Amino acid sequence: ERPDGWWRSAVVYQIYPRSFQDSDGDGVGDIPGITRRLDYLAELGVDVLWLSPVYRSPQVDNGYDISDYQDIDPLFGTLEDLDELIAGAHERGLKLVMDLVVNHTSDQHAWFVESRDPASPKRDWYYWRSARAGHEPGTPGAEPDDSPAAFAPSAWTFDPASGQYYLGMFSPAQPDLNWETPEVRSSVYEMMRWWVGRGVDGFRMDVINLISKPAGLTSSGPVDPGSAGFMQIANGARLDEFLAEMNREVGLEKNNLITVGEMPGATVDVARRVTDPARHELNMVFTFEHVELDKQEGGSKWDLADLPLPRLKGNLAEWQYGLAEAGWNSLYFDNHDQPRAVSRFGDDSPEHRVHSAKTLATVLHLHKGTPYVYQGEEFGMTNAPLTEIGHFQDVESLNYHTLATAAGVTEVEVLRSLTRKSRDHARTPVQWDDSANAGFTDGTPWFGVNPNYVGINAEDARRDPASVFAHFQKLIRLRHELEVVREGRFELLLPDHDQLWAFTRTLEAAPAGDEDQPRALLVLANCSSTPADLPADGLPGLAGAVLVLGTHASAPEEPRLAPWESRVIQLG
Ligand code: TEU
Repeated sequence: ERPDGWWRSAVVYQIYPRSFQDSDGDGVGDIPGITRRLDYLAELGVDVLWLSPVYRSPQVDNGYDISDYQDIDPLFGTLEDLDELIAGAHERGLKLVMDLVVNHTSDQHAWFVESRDPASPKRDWYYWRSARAGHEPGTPGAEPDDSPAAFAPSAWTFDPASGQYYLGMFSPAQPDLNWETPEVRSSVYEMMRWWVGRGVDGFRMDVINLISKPAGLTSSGPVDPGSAGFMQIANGARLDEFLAEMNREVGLEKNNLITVGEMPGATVDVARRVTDPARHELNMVFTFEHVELDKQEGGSKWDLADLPLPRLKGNLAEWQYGLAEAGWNSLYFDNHDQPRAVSRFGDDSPEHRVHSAKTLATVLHLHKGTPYVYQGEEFGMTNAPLTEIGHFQDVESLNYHTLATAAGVTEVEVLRSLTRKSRDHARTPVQWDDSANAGFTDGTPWFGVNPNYVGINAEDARRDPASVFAHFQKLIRLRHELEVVREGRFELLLPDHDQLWAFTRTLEAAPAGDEDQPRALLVLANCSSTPADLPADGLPGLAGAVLVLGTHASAPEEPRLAPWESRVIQLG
């Protein structure tokens, strides 16, 4: 059952199936492996499981290139395996969300194969365009191409058979669907209804703000040069229309499904519009702004830059304020596309790893919105020792290495960027215990297990009351129990402090019928590896305040916070 607004008190756990748990010894995680771990997930206390794609796929982008939306890739199992997982999740009160990847299909999808024939009625299911003055459609006269794809030199691929190019914003293996074509939309909605019928509880929608593209891509004419760049092609004029239509046609709201739209390049304004309940589009969106701050202005993710704390906490606060009156935030530091949070935003040294993982989680989970836990984040998994190009497998990382070295960037510089930001860091197998391959597989793992699994694994964490796992359990419980965590108004304090992350959550009144619930919380976090002193002013009075959850045994008013110490304090 899914009561109205249930997702506002939910915590979502993201599973990247190929790296979660292998059950058949082929070295790749699979669906029966997930089913085996349901009790662990129920013990953690999360409410929803989001599966990264398990559909049939050539696996060019690890499943984000789908060749059959209504079948399971044999790598991961069968539809029956998935039915068992859904049933097993529901038995434990867990919900299951599928990853909806409908901005593009695989180039092996039957729709695209048919679309290659210019005479096919499916020709306009994709973006086919003729060359412009002998150049690719998006680049009038410019050479080389200035229409980069995310994982390939160009977003346009020439098809000799038909003499035209097709658009693939990510890679040639991922041709973009043309959502201007009504049959594309109705076919997607039919597929979504089929999944709702199989008992799924919602969808995470991959790059969903790309489905409506600027005008230059909807006419038969050439692409408008201004829209050639990767992210200028998002947030087109019909986005809201398509999302509202999807909501109606699939019954997203009618069935109280949870929906989260992944929206690279979306601003607070776009999010406020798309998540405004009055518009019946989506429940929430994933923003990319905070995970694109640690790069040089105007550069790519590979152009590294340090990230002063005021910029990070200021961005999350901007999204809190922007969606305070209408709409809803999602909260994440980690996912399958980002390096591990404790290595990126915390300090993964042996001395500080546990405290910084707990404190980052405390800060994130005490913001207003739905928190997302990425597999392994709940016990502080770190980046892996990926230091030479042979260590990397991700299409995005390998493409960057190829393009950057060809453009003259030194191997050392390219590897420094990859070592810091590659998506591969999030794809090392989950470290379950200290047995061979960390209990992930009894075969040869598709990707190397991080050697630090002996000391960092779920089994040890489950047994240790002082572990990161135990802290996540407490944070999740706070969200389930306290209205002020779910609905309290957010206010950032000490915005310019470069060590302390401090904010309050406040209810106008205690929740009806539960008067002894806290009405106001203060979160204090030292997000640095050196001690931090509370300023004399700028914080509410702490005398007599109660420590609700802390990483250390300090009293709320203790003026000094240890490195990576955080406190959740009840003010009233
Ligand atoms: O990611 C969208 C996206 O923009 C990311 O590719 C991001 O820009 C990049 O990974 C940052 O390093 C979604 C999926 O989450 C991702 O795994 C897919 O590769 C991509 O879409 C294409 O489906």
